Amino acid sequence: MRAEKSPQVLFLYLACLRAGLVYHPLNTAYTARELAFFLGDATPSLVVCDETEVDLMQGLAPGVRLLTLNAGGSGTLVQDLDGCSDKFAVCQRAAGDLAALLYSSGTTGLPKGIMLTHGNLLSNARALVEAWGFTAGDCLLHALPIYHVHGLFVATGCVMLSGARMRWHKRFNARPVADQLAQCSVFMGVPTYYTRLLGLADFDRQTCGDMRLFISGSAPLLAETFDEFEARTGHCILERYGMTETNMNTSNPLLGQRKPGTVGPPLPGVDLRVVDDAGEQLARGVTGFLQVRGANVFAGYWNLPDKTFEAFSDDGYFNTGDLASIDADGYVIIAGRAGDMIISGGLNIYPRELETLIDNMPGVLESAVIGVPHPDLGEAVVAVVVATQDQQPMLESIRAALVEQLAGFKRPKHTILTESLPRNFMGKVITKQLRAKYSGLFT
Ligand code: MCA
Repeated sequence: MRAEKSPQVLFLYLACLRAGLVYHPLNTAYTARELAFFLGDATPSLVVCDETEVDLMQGLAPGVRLLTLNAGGSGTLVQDLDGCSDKFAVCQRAAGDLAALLYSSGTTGLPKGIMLTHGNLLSNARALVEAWGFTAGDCLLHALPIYHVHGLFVATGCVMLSGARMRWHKRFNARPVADQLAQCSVFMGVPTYYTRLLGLADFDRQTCGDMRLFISGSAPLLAETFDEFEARTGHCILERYGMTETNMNTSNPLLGQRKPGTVGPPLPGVDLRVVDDAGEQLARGVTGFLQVRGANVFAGYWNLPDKTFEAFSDDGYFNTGDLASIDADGYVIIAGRAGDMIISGGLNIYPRELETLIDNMPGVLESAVIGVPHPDLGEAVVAVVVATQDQQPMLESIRAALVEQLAGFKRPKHTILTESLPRNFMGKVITKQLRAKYSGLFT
């Protein structure tokens, strides 16, 4: 499914769950190169897209069955329903059956299809409804995209399981969102949404009306954002932590203390531990590798049994790849990521993907792609490029080539030519040093 956010897209997702089909949402920002990989790997039996993309999809997945769904809700998907009965036998699925396929790149190699089951989605929605106190009286202001776990499973799962209502915004824009908060009770967003709301001079306690809960996730919420939001509105943002492979793992409490800089204790039904290199559990307060286990954890990577095997410990814990510690009250503190993954505006970007493309461009000897602090996006992508001796790559041509190949959110916000990259004695680029050097680019 690749179409602009609309209620019809949500209905299609729900219809897939009821029909026992596997739903695979795709970011509308992906380029043809990126789409080709997903279509080739997922091998869908039906593609639903905007009518302007039919030729593109046919070229990428020859012979696949195609239906269209346009931004306004029209298209053959809807037309073909004329004359269909609205009586429909729900296909019974077990907890372990596949419900959705979402992709994540990981620090090396190609994106991996993450197999999420009906049991994953249901158990997590149940845990979140309980943890966040959702009831039929709630109204969620929904401004997230619906091709990720956050906007699709977390947000709509809470609403549908509790019988709450939603106010549906096609995308996040601070002004219209702020103007409608007073008619809602819950808001979910990535940290960028909160900094942009705070950027409105008149955003205050009154703007929030009777809102009862603001939830943040997908990227670290800065303590200063938490503090400023509380000072301006009286609300403490509730920060939670999850990833595509696991849906949500932890959450600051609805009623207890919400601690900035932490993502709270594990959700009901989630086992969580911090281990060292050898897999030995570490004491509270010590930083190590975060592992989780529970009904929320995915079934494995699509067609990649070896990668699935590597991702789990012998006793069934999933290695999140995140570095964390657990404080004396059982709250988890995410200390960083084991790889060099960048989170920009709540979206994950894997440097390796960009470096591979840039390194293959004429005049480029090598490159390193890093994330540096950015006031709006949290982190911004920066490419540091070393030229070959005989040829100087034109930064403009690097940028233009990336436009063809990469979704906009992944493209560097800044590209720098440098003499050489700092390396350690093993020859590995010291990205920490590069990040420090360029940390002031946007601040
Ligand atoms: C858009 N652009 C970005 C981003 N988004 N650049 C870097 N990072 C981004 N996140 C670029 C576009 O390519 C374009 O570039 C320019 O910014 C303007 O695009 P536009 O669409 O107008 O941007 P925007 O409306 O300001 O969008 C920024 C945003 C959006 C509102 C922060 O990215 C967003 O809604 N992010 C939320 C993502 C999310 O749902 N994450 C959850 C996934 P150019 O001008 O060069 O063309 S993570 C998840 O689900 C896990 C499991 C979890 O725990 O939640």
